[in-house]
Amino acid sequence: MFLFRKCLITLSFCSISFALFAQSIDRKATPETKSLYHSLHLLLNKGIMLGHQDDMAYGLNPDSSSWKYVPGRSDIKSVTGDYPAVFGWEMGGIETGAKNNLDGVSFDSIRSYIEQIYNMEGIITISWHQRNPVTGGSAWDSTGDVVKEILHKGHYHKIYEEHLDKLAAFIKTLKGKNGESIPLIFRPFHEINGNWFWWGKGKCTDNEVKELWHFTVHYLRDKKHLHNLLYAYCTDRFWSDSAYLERYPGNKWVDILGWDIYQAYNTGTNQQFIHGVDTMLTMLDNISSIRNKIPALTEFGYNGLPEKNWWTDVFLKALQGHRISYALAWRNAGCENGKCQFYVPFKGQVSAPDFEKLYLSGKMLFLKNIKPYDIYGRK
Ligand code: BMA
Repeated sequence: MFLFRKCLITLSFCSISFALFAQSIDRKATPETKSLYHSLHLLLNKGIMLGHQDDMAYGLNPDSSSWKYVPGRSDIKSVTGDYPAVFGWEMGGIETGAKNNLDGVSFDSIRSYIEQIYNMEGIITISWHQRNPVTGGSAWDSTGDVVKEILHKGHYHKIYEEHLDKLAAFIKTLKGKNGESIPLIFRPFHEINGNWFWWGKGKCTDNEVKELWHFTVHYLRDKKHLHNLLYAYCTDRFWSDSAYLERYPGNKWVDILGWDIYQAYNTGTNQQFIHGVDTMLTMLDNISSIRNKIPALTEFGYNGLPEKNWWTDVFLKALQGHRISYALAWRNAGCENGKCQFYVPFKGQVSAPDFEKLYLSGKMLFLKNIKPYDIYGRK
């Protein structure tokens, strides 16, 4: 009652109190994971953290050729002098026992980057473009009624379990200096309402994908005893609360509520992008705060960043006035045959000065900004 009255009086007291009482879905979460969870809640009041996929592994040179595996290098750092606050890594390929992930980054290097990031107080999130367990094809191959087959406890269910075993075995190797498991934000079955992955819409029913989610969390948490994971639910664009929640597995199964959006297709112009992000964030603010979950923009980007003031004129405008935990830019894959894929500027890129302006504005949080918060409670 006291808390309720206080909540009416001051919003920030309320969110801080909620943060202190909030618990992740894993009651046996390790102390560092609990601490990360509380830090994410508390940091919501400090600003939006900038994230980047594969930040330390590769990027682009000023002439648009690529660099790879250069210790200490990062495109974000080359422009701002600082690392992002959140680092994304991709697990696709772990399920086959491959040495490298589907984007050619070795799991050994991913392990050492993750350890380095944890030691620097950065935040780590993993995605998984898991191969189709029925056909062995890519995550984009949806032939074979995959989710139904997995749920049927037959041959393909076993294969799916083997995939999870391999993922779990890798996660178990991620350790801090005292042997503790490194906390990760795990974002399985991402873009769950899109129709391009085998777990997507039109490839299985809402109930099937929810059941698959429940099974997956149960297996990793309760059978493989992984207690260092926070779970992020993630859709593609959505235009109503009910569309966002259509495939939502439930409050007991999710810690972070996110979505992915690119400046492309029906959010292709600056105005459409600003309007889309603003509209979806308004809905997400509401959906997550009534559930006391952490909202996030789990992937975003404007491929090739052709506009010089995009960061401050479009991106910041779109986020303005909203509370989200982090926004993760997708990977700087590079250029091949004149076609490029990159989502943050590198030295010499046309939007680099504007990105530096964003950095200097203090309107987003980078690694140096979050370091003082003792994210994992180790001090
Ligand atoms: C996609 C693209 C692909 C990549 C995949 C997994 O969005 O970046 O090039 O293979 O993500 O990281």
